[in-house]
Amino acid sequence: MTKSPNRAKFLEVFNHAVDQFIDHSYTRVINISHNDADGISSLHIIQNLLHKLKLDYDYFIYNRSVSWDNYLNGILSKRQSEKTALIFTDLGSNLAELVPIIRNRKEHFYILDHHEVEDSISIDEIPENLIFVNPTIHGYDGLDHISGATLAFMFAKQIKHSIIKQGWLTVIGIAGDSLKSMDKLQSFNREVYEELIDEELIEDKNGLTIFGNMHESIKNGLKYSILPFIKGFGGESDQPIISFLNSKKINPKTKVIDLHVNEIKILQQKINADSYGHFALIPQKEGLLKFAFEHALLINILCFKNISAALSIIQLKSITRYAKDMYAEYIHHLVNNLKTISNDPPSYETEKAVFLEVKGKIPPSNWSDTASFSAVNELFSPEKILFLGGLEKKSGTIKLSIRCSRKYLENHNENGVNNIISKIKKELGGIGGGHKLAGGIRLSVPSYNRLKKYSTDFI
Ligand SMILES: [Mn+2]
Repeated sequence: MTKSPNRAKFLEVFNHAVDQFIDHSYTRVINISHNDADGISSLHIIQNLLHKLKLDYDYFIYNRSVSWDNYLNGILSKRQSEKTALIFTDLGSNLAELVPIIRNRKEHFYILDHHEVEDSISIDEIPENLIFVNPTIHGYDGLDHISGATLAFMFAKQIKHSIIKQGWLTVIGIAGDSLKSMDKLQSFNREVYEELIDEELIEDKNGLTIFGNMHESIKNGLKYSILPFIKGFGGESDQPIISFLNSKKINPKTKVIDLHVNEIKILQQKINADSYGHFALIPQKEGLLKFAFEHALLINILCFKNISAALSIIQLKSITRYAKDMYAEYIHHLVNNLKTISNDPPSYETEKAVFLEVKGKIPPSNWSDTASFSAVNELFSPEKILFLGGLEKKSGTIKLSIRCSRKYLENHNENGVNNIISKIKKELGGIGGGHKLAGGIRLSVPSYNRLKKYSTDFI
């Protein structure tokens, strides 16, 4: 991190946003949120707030498949009113696109985002009706320090303290974005996490962390772990896993959370990756939904398959058969994809980049997460940038998930994925955005071919 976080400055902007929202007594509020677990958690936090405030509200989910201009055209009405507020959660930092639209509107726009801001606009150009809260411009890390849901929770709680009861939603957002065990949380993520433990709204546990199937037996846990992906067990058949566990005198049916310390030590030797730490449980939920990481992953899966199921599952105590089947199918495919990637050579590789063209090998709905989990598990050289994707039929464009490892960031002066995406957009066009570690872009076929040929220029 080149600059250290400026807490006072950030809190000044944050508190100003809260004061503005309270002072204006809006008659109507529209929440627009991101189509992932962090976005859906943020949405529910804001909805709970608006419900408690007895405000007339509506919500929309944005998946970045169209430009902001096109998207907002369908939402904003001809009649403009300064009594209407829009709250963007877990998105809205594409300021170059958004500022010209917002400037010409009467509504007030609150952007509560933790994605890095594109550098093409200066903060001074922000119009009066835009209240822009983004901790990354004050030196915070959008992944480790603060998730979209953490920011939404802080905002909602400051306006109405009783929102704390819905605080467990925040942990789903944190787990979905950070892809880490909870002991690694920092700053606001950590502060909120500890507050929620103190309030007994979540339960913090420590033990073997093989995320993906923490709610099941150790046999399935090893087979379906995606964090870490366990080579030799991940996506393999039951028999070698059962034989291994029997040889170590561990009952394959033991639940992951019931393993003894000695059993965990034996397993860690075999796993040979970071697999011990803290994880969060949601006390009022059952089965898979009790486990924050798995719950977040389920929402991410449903966001692609069935957005209404994603929105409703977060309210449920136990999982539906439909969602359970969806999850099982997904995780089965994902471990197989990770197995494929850990065994197959890349489609195209340069000095600085790895291209994985996975059309036909991996379904498009799995691209983003396969890319993320390939990166966090370091299944390709951590010194290179990963471009994973292929042709998307319905749009006729190349859809790419772009990832780098934390090691890469440390060695390249924080010049991360979002910078690479900005450069690509400037030179080759396309729609996209992201964090330092992760992002995505849609490009025309000729642009993609140029990207491959001249990848070094963009990295
Ligand atoms: Mn997020």
